[in-house]
Amino acid sequence: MQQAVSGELLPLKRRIARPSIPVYVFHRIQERIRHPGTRKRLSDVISLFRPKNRAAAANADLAALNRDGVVHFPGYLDAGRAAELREILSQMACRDPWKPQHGTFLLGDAPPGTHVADIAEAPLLRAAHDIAFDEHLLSLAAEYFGSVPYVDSIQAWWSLSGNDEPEEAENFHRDNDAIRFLKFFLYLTDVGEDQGPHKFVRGSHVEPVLLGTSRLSDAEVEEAFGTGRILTMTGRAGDAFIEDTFGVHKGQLPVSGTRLLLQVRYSITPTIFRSRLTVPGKSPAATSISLIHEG
Ligand SMILES: O=C(O)CCC(=O)C(=O)O
Repeated sequence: MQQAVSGELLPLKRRIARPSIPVYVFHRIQERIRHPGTRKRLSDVISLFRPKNRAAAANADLAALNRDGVVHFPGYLDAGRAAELREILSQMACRDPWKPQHGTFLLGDAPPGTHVADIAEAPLLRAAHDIAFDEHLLSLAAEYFGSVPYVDSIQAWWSLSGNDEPEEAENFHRDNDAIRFLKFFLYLTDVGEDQGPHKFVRGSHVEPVLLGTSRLSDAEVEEAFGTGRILTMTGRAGDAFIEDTFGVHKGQLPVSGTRLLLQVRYSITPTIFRSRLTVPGKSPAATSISLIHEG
């Protein structure tokens, strides 16, 4: 029998780890480079100067990730473990990243109008580290980048229903977190059509269409790519996928219920969105550089 998911919190090293000035400067440069081909060429050059994961050969998911921009891992966690992790996260304080003036609250006390209840201490959870430093994910990221990935952040948040209009990432957009990066999404609640499924335009990560940095309307996206390419990630608690979110995506505004998501960002260089919280020590996997750890 597998061990129960632990609610152990790792000790805090730093509450506000800030990106360095070169990270900010490079961010401003790379976010102006919009063509996916140019972005890929620049990331290939960066990889020439970065450590390689020699063991990361022939990952079967790589071709699908390159082609579609997304790979699915149904049942990444079994239902029991997903429920245990959900229960642990349910006890943790949340805050609304778009309305910080609301302070911290438990999910059941979320102020009206909350769309996203972010769990700030998720990067301290050992169980979340076990997922973020999963060798399969690290080797896939290493192959996708052509060099060893940074584990840049671990986040978890609830998406709440009860709102009429989408807010921020509930509108289609492209992320500009780094010149090359991936996000791993793990559902910890069942997500049907009404619980705010993630949506992604298959193949849009390599397509030079709608390359601006602003939010996009559904109509614009449907007209540019066709409705047939818009994937709707419904799934069960424990299902996961990894995605190049330079591709066009959003978290659909939930109509009912709540969605709990754990997310890990892998990147070729540190991002300005890196984990603010750090724990003491070194990366638990030699095949990654962790920005969640500080030695
Ligand atoms: O909540 C979602 O499914 C989308 C989140 C998102 O846009 C992102 O993490 O970049």
